[in-house]
Amino acid sequence: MDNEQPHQELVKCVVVGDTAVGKTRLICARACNKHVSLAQLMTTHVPTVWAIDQYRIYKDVLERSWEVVDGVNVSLRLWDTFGDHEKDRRFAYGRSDVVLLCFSVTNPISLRNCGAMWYPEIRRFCPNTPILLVGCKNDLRYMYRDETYLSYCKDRSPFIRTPRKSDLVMPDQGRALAAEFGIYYYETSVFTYYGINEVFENAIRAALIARRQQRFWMTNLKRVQRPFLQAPFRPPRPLEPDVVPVNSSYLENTATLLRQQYFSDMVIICGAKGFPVHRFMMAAACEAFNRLLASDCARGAELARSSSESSMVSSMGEATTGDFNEDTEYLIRQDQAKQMRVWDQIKRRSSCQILPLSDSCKKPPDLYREVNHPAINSIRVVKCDKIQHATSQTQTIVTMSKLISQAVMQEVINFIYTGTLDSAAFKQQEIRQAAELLGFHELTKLSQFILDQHLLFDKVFMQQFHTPLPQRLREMYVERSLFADVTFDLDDGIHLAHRAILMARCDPMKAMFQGHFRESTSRMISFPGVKMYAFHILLCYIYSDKIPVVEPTRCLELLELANRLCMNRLVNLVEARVIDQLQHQDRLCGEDDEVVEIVLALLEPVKLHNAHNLADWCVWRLCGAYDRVCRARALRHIGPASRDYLCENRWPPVWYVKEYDYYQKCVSEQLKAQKDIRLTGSVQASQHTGCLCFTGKVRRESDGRLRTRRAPYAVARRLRRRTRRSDPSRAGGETSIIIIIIPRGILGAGAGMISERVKINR
Ligand SMILES: Nc1nc2c(ncn2[C@@H]2O[C@H](COP(=O)(O)OP(=O)(O)OP(=O)(O)O)[C@@H](O)[C@H]2O)c(=O)[nH]1
Ligand SMILES: [Mg+2]
Repeated sequence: MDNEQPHQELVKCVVVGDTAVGKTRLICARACNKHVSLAQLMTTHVPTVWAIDQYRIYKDVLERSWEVVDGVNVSLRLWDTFGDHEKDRRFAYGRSDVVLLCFSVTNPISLRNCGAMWYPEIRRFCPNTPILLVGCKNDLRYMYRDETYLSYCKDRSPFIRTPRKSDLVMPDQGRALAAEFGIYYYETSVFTYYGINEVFENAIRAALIARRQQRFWMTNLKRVQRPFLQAPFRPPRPLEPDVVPVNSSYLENTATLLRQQYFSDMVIICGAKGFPVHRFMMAAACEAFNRLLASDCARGAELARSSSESSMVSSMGEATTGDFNEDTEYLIRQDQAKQMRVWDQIKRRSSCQILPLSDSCKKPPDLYREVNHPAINSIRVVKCDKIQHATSQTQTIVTMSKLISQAVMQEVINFIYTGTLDSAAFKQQEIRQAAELLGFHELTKLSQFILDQHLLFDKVFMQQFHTPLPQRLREMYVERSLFADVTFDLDDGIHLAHRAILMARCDPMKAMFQGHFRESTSRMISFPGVKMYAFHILLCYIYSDKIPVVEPTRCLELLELANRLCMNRLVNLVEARVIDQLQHQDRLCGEDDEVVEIVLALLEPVKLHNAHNLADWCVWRLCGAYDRVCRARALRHIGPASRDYLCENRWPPVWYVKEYDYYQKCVSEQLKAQKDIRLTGSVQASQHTGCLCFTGKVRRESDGRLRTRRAPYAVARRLRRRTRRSDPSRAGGETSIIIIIIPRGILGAGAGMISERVKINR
């Protein structure tokens, strides 16, 4: 007990309780004022065998023991003990000012021992010492199901036992025992640092109040308050589940498209070499190709193309039989813009039938045109008689001028399909020039950047320049259906698309178009069970790798389609979009009931459609609004297992809600009691006559009006008046002696003044 500072109250606080309840950690947390990480907490428990006087050894520990509580300078000396019941703790208990009786909230036996063994022991050695019952490790009330915590427990399996729900001691159980012994109750956690300072501060209060009761003359303890109520600890809300989409394979898919040349319909002739490519890709990338292919000549070729290719109607998932006659076929070929009307007519005759190539189809003449462009010489549309499987019968042949070399053309095509350039830096000048001539702005920027910055080739860096291209593909082909070569007949309309990109991006489509199925040559594919809304979003994903906003109420049809086509990334993107939308709605309307209704309706179906991230998010959202869930109409959509799960995992948990209500009740009772005391005090004060307080405080008179207490000199004046009135010289009566009783505590200038005046009057 050395190193005591002048004017400092030394408080000896002894910490007792079963072994491994967290006594040493609690003391260390206060003495070192440090948070403890989970990894540190999960180290093997080392039982305390003897206590070392840290205050003597370490100056900083001693300094940290100094504290000011309610205006009193205190040095708090913490005494750690061992949990062994048999050992003698007499020395620790000696001259203690306060005892912390600890138990662990994950060990009900430790709480039972508090009543059965520890309390009697404390009372035997320290009959009058205040005791605080402390529930340690209260973080485990929510951490016991935390993934990280559980994995730590698993790793240290035989040494650390994973706490179970049934092990948890709830706050009301702890408080009931504390109430039984008439002691204070607190909870702490060294992991969250909840209650650490609070418990020691209130232990000091309890010790100082006990000291004040014994040594009533100690005026410095006058302002010490009774230990405060502890606000309950609200467990943190579980983290909002995040959707991490499967990695994109967009550029890999387009690279495959170039490599495999699925349904390539264009050949670029450069010198002696021809590069098979796709019109829709080239037109989206380069302005020059776009203008050329959309020109009259090329559009004229469309007619030739449609009449020369086989026109068949097939279905995905449906058998197709029967023939169409020639007039129907003619209608299909002639006008793509009137597809709706055409299809209606076809349907009227026979739904989903095969339309074989008619013998009467005339082979169209080749179309040829010279082009007045520095990079392009000519364009020709030809019909190939012998074609490979999955290749377009009609080819558009574009001959480049001498300004574009073979190597450069190869680079341009590579960049369009793969988003990267292979070539060494010295070719950049030529590439930039070709890109400029072709109106390929992304490549112009990239090559200019490489030229300016002398950068080495970095794949990821180059791909950033490629990003506008997929978006353009979507704008040109999903919204406007240029150069489409296949039509999908959906439940509520038809949609055009390009076989090549469908094959590259979607494996079931690849199987359908590439294999020897009738769909590989059909122009019309029936796709039952799919609506335009879902198919449009599917195409957005296929062409641009992105999807637009998804209506949460319509996400199921989209998830179903994505699963049908084995597109995991699309499932993830839909999940992310739906969550975004619901979050947005929450922000707009402030977590309203409508979102709860939607989420409840989605919860079970999304699980069926493998949207597990979205299901997790729904659970998280519903657990955080459990009271609204109970009121929701859509509650009937979920099964009993999900209901139980939500109830079990609701946030904040039931025990916290109860604790909070209890705390609020105690606080309001305390406030009421304080108010009553103040009122009684003021009534008593107003009833007293004689000497008044020296303050100018307001008091309530019996008539209910507020009046300022009279200042001492006013009292003196009144007294003088009274004295005069009773003056025998004036009244001619007897001389009387006025005795003024001045209560202890108000001896001061005012009182002195009163006695002076009295003397004068006399
Ligand atoms: N999660 C969690 N674990 C804790 C907390 N406090 C202590 N622990 C863990 O509980 C175990 C026992 O802690 P100690 O402080 O050494 O226990 P003790 O009461 O001093 O034990 P004895 O010295 O044997 O009497 C250790 O592994 C700590 O990491 C807490 O607040 N939260
Ligand atoms: Mg210990």
